[in-house]
Amino acid sequence: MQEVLKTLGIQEVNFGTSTGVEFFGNTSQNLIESYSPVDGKLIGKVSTTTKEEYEQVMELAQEAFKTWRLVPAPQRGEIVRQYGEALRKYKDELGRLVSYEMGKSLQEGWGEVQEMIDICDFAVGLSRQLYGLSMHSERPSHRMYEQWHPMGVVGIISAFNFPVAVWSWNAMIAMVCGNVCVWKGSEKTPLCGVACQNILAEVLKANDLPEGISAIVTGNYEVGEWISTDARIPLVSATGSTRMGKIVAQKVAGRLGRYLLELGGNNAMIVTPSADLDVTLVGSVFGAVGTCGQRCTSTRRLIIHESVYSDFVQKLANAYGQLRIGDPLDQNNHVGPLIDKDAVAMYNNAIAEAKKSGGKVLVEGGVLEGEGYESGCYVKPCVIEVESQLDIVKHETFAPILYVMKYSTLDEAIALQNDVPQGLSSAMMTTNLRDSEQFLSVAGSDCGIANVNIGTSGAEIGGAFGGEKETGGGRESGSDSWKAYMRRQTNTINYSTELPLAQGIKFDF
Ligand code: UN1
Repeated sequence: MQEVLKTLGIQEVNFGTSTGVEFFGNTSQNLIESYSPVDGKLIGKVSTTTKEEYEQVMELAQEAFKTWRLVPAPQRGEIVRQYGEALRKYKDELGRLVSYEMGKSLQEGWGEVQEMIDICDFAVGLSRQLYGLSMHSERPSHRMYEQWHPMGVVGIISAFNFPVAVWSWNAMIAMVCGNVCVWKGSEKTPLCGVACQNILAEVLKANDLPEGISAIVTGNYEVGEWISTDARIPLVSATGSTRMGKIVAQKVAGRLGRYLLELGGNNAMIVTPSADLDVTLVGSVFGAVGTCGQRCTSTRRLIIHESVYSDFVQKLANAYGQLRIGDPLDQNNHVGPLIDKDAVAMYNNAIAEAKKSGGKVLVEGGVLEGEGYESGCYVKPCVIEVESQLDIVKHETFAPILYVMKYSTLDEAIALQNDVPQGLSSAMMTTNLRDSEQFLSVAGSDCGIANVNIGTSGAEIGGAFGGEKETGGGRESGSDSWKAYMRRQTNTINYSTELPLAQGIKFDF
């Protein structure tokens, strides 16, 4: 890991405030220590951003915006293209750092960097396609059209579970749109942020671009609060818990700023009688235990038709029995650790709560101890059968706990699927056209993502990513999500020698 850290420019102590070209500020006495959940060892320290440094960052960001907005969008795309190239160069090391600092499998660490590369490619193309519509004016010799302008400084708040990709979905799109970014990553994965920034700094420097096009600030919720209440930040994009999102939304709304939220999920897979059970098995097990159940798209509930219930639950238990839990950097393992001991406590509490409310454990969970598990963060993925959706089932626990339940009619299955406060991702496994069409219809899934014969997690970057209800309603990444990062301006130009008023109003004098 030492070599990896060196290549990514990570020091023993890293200054946590950077504006893209230089790290600056060292007045903070507070250091965030980053411990790996993999082996419990200290990886490095990052200084937290003081209020004074935050002010400096904001000043530089505002200055940088004045230059960056004038760079033609396709040229901004060229910078993002170069960042994508740099990520290709550092993919191995950055993926390893993600895996070591966050605890996800190496395959998923690399996958996350691949998502970054993909979003760069997407953003490059987008930089030539920031299209506005043109309209026919109701007045003669008038032209009417709309254009999209950048907004200014975009605040990005991201979570530990996707410590690099989620930032890039926001930052790369925001940047081709002409915005500058201030990023507060999770204090649980601060070194991933430093590494992304180091790579970006190389690209910005090589292109002689001003400081502050993209900056990182570090710290706890207080730094998030500075961003949320800062009227100089027209858009705050926040990814994380519903609890956090509600606080951010209220603060940003209090100043009538814009927010884009991507919050908790409680994602279900409906297994219909016609489902291909082999496909279903892979989709559901990866969905539930991948990333140790710490994706917002993780599969938390299986709603299984009674005709295939016992057969499928048996297959599931067998598959769980074969899971290898351990060092995520060892590619023989399927499941790595939870992020920290607080997450382990929440996992334990949820299992205890489910048992107390009548849940029947089908695959026993538990915290692992002994050699290789010294960090105390390794847990066994567990499966709990429930007869109805208990309170705990409606709550998102960021851990590998899968609740399974039976259904008899499709209407009942869809109602169960929708009967949670969250609305991010959903899936139906079926080979029956009627079932899948009903699931995707207006009376079907109420989620932002609805898949057929694909699990709930692992969305491609090309689609708009996000969900409804307590998931927050925002959309990031692909499709036309870019519109959230720009302000629309309607322009009407009169090239006649008269001044006809709209709606036929006469005003003569
Ligand atoms: C998240 O967990 O916040 O769809 C994002 C997926 C990933 C992104 C998850 N592409 O699982």
